[in-house]
Amino acid sequence: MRAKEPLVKRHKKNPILTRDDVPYPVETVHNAGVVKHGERYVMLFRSHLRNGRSIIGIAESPDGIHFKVRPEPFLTPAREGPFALSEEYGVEDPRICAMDGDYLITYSAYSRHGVRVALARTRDFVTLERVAMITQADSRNVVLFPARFQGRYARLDRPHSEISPWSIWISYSPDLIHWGDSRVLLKPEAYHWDEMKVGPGATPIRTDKGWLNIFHGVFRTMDGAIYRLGVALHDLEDPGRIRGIADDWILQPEDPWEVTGYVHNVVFTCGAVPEEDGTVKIYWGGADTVLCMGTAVLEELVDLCLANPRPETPFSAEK
Ligand code: BMA
Repeated sequence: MRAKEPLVKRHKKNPILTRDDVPYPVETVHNAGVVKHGERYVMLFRSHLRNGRSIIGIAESPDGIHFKVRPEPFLTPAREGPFALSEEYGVEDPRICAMDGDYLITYSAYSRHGVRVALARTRDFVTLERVAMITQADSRNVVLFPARFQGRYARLDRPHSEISPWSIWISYSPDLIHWGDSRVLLKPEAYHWDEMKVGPGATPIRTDKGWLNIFHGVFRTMDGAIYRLGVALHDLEDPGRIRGIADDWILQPEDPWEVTGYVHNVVFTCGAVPEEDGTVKIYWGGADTVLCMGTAVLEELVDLCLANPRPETPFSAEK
């Protein structure tokens, strides 16, 4: 028996969405961005096709738990135009950020030239406008902050590196298209549950004490990698300043569909929805195969960052 209640309570209906719920042929339903759009929850989720490439589908729900998938995918690789060159091998892992009446969608685009991140925009989840490729290769996992800081947009991103363990960076932009002032912010810690790599997960959530960043961390074992979720708190005015990174993870693969599947031992988030009652619905892909949901109390996640932080955060901003 466990000593403590888990911070993230899994929903008893998990997995809440699987390929059986999708009215077109897919192998998986996983990594999903989710927002509240009016009275509905809208989910953009990734699916593998049989050829191993990914597309993005859309599902809607009145309660954030029971989702109905639309008959057609929402975003498939561009076949012509400037984006086709970057999307040839598939589109993956969408994040949604509500900003100024728009929903900004960032997703990974794979091609023979590497993986880059694309930005698209919708107002109604019916029509979609691709805006720009916003990273070079190789980069993925971009989450936008749903605010401006001294007039600039900010994002967390995760460039690839063979030299340093893959880390979370921050970058800024005047117009969402041109990004710079990049610097590393959160690095894996040696001999720790995230020692292999970390990456941004859900769109950061505004709380009284700071922006809550739910990220993924990866641990290498003799039996492959284990993907878990962790939390960090960024300063409200200056997201480049981390107030605390929780030393412990908040979620790890435990249910059978998280432990076994397309890729074993994975919980991976692209989205979380804060609720008015102080809870947050966190969505995660289980073993890159199914979609799961759980609820946490926002304040408990924030407190974990502040009360049980890592001893040092040498890569957070100058203090
Ligand atoms: C990462 C990404 C995610 C995936 C995870 C586990 O590198 O590809 O989309 O969920 O690996 O396979």
